[in-house]
Amino acid sequence: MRRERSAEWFRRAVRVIPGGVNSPVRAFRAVGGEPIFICSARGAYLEDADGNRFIDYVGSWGPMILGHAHPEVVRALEEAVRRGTSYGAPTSWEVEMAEEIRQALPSIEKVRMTNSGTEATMSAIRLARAVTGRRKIVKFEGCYHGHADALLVRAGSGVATLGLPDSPGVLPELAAQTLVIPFNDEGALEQTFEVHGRDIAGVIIEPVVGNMGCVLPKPGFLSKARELTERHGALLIFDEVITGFRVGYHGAQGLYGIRPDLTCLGKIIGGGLPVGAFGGREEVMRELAPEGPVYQAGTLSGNPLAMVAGLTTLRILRRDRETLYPRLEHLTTRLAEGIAIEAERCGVPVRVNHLASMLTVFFTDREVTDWTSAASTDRARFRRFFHALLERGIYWPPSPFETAFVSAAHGEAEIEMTLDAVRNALREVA
Ligand code: KE4
Repeated sequence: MRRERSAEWFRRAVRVIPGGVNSPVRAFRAVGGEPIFICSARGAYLEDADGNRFIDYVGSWGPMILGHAHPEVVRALEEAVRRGTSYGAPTSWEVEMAEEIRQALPSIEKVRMTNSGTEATMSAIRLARAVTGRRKIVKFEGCYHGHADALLVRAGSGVATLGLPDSPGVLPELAAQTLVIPFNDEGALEQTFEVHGRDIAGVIIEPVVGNMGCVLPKPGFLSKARELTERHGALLIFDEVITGFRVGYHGAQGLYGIRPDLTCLGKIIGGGLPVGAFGGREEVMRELAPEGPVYQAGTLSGNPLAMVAGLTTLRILRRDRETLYPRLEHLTTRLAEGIAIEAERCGVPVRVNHLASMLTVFFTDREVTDWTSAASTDRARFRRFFHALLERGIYWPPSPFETAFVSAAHGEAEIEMTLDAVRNALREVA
């Protein structure tokens, strides 16, 4: 595979951008080697600076559920950009976006747009502390909610991949207000409430985890979180930045029948443009400025281009949801089960966790249900697997603690080509 142009761009990049990237996980530090520079993308495919084509399973880390450069999204953006790019004033598209989100996720009675998932979760935490008058936040080890100080405490995703359980710069006294417990551990959650219940403002959770790799909630775990937060007067915050409109049209909250107090969104709702959102019960959201005293703001929040790209995406998902989500589930299951069968044939122990169009290949012979089990998987073997796939034209997430995504632009052909590459890659790492 030719890589000269990517190598040249990376040499220039590291001179002017920390690590040569604008987000750590893109740097290939978890898998070794140098990142490839992407020039264009269409449907299920990426093209890099050296003209190599890849079937894409990163999907920009979640937003591209329809595939890249969807014609309806492109056309909507072409029209929107001719009307200007940002006004710093309310627009009709923000109202339509809020209405679109509300009808898909009825727990969200009012919603505020932001420019990233980090802003959404950071603001949701501030709001939870304000409305409860309490200080502590509970999160789960291996879950990642963006890089706000209060949440960059033993996070998953990039931080976990980089082996930085706590980032320098996060004040110990602030980190101390964040309680970190194992995912899927009802006992730990009960005990935490027994000890700290009166001081817990909120519990923030990825209802289906994407950031330690794909890890599903055990039966009853989410309803236990709902019950305990209800009983102790804490807010339940669903971080659906990944799962929102991904695991189903009504998100993880629809799938599991849980009504959180606040929900954080991002990725898909922006159709690939910078976006985040948080929303929930009206009596909580009305505490936000300018209606209430809790300050939160953003120059480009609700930006017209992000709204148009997001609205077009959500309207397609709404229009096609009866067929689109079952098809995504079918293709992803075909891929996940195919990988497991190939691994069995090669005698390589793997566990493939998957739900809807999310999947992660863990190199282990044990179930992966929390950070401890995820962290104990064979990272060296994952590294070799990643590069063996890349050499065969498959762009898999460059980290053992991320989730691969199937898009609506993937078809049977892409899945079969991927399984061919997987078969050879597994033989290489056996
Ligand atoms: P952003 O600030 O990156 O838009 O969103 C933060 C965030 C919040 N919550 C969840 C559940 C998330 O997954 C994320 C961001 N996800 C990572 C990788 N899974 C984005 C990739 C990156 O950091 O470059």
